[in-house]
Amino acid sequence: MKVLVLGGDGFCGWPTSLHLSDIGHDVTIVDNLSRREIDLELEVESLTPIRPIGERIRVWKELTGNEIDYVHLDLAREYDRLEALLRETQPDAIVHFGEQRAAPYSMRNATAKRYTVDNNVTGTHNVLCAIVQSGLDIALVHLGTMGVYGYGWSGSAPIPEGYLTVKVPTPDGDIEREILHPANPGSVYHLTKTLDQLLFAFYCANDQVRVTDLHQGIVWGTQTPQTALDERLINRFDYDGDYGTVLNRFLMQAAIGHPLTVHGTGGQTRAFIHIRDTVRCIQIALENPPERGDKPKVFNQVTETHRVRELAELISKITGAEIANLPNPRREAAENELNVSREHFLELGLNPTRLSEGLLEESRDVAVKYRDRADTTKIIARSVWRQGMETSPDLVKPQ
Ligand code: NAD
Ligand code: USQ
Repeated sequence: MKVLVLGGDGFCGWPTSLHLSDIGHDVTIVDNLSRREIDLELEVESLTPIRPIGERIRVWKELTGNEIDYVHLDLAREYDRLEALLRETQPDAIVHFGEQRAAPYSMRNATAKRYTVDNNVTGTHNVLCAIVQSGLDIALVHLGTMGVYGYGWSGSAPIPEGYLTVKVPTPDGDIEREILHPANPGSVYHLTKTLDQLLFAFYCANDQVRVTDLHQGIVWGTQTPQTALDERLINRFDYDGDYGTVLNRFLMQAAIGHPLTVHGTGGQTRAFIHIRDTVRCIQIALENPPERGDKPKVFNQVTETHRVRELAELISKITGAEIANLPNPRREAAENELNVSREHFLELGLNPTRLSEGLLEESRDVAVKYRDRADTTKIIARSVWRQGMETSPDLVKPQ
């Protein structure tokens, strides 16, 4: 299969590109390297020493003989080049990771909010529009987020895979309708993913574009069998207050002896998936596309759920790290239940990596191995959801 991986230099996109190439697909990465530019803006680097994209691709060819092409292109700003690329490469499928993905970054200031909306919504719309204009039947797999459903709206009711059946009162009695699950975004970033959903619904109905939207939970872990082949292929590991996600942050904090930074009570329940399972899920989604004329196919891409404080306690037990309860810089429910339906991927053969299996390996092979590269001034989350919620570094005290 000829596959374009949009955002293929990123944390999920790079290991997915290698996995797809490894199983015989013809992969072209499209990326404008904006994530590397944001590292420069934030004056922070991946904990792992990631190599430039050209070197990554050369090493992959050297080791496996497989070629991956790379095109530097901004999805949101270079529409004509994007459409021409589709006509030229004629892909069977596109995997779309190419968005600004950090909720705290998206809440930093007006510039970051506007960039996140412009980049993500225009980029996704450009991809859909280019598929239609190309006249090709290209299946699109998009990375959405569990956060489109929000946390707590439906209490402990199971979160379905995308759609909810509701009763609509009419003068002739109730009728049943299937609707997109109500959107309840918790940040400007999550808001863009809810807007993406409407773009997909429209283009599927109007133009019969085939779309799979993967509502992914928080990805943890770093390496896949392919990225672990050679240190020059290593995947990125974000630990800073904007881009680092909670479990990887806790692992890194434990490795350098920093208290684990629990926001509030840590009663937030979130969904998780290991990066090794992300790449398998993308493969499964590519192998099981919807038919033309179908509504967007939605999979919840998660393997387990945990409360933040339980994760902190688990890591503290393994490593002896102290736990610090910080004022929460976000606006989010202090405690929530999360009951997620995830039948699709299990039915299609996913055999998930459990937290209990991968944690020690991740701590030893990544967090401890590269801990000397950490900049401790970048750990505390400083982006706040509303002015006046600023977190003081003095508050990072053990419990
Ligand atoms: P990332 O920031 O590491 O990678 C995104 C890549 O897209 C980067 O390489 C960036 O340079 C590129 N990009 C961004 N805007 C672009 C544009 N306009 N044109 C071309 N390239 C562009 O993020 P990630 O963690 O790999 O996430 C990938 C996708 O998966 C995102 O859409 C994110 O919302 C989703 N997701 C991620 C997680 C997670 O925990 N990392 C969880 C759920 C969903
Ligand atoms: N949290 C802490 N301490 C920290 C960091 C985070 O307590 O040091 C808490 C946050 O307050 C939040 C939870 O942990 O309640 C998760 O935060 P996160 O930064 O790990 O994840 P989030 O902001 O939700 O975003 C990440 C990815 C995003 C993806 C999303 C999936 O960055 O791209 O869409 O996970 S989900 O959360 O399922 O929507």
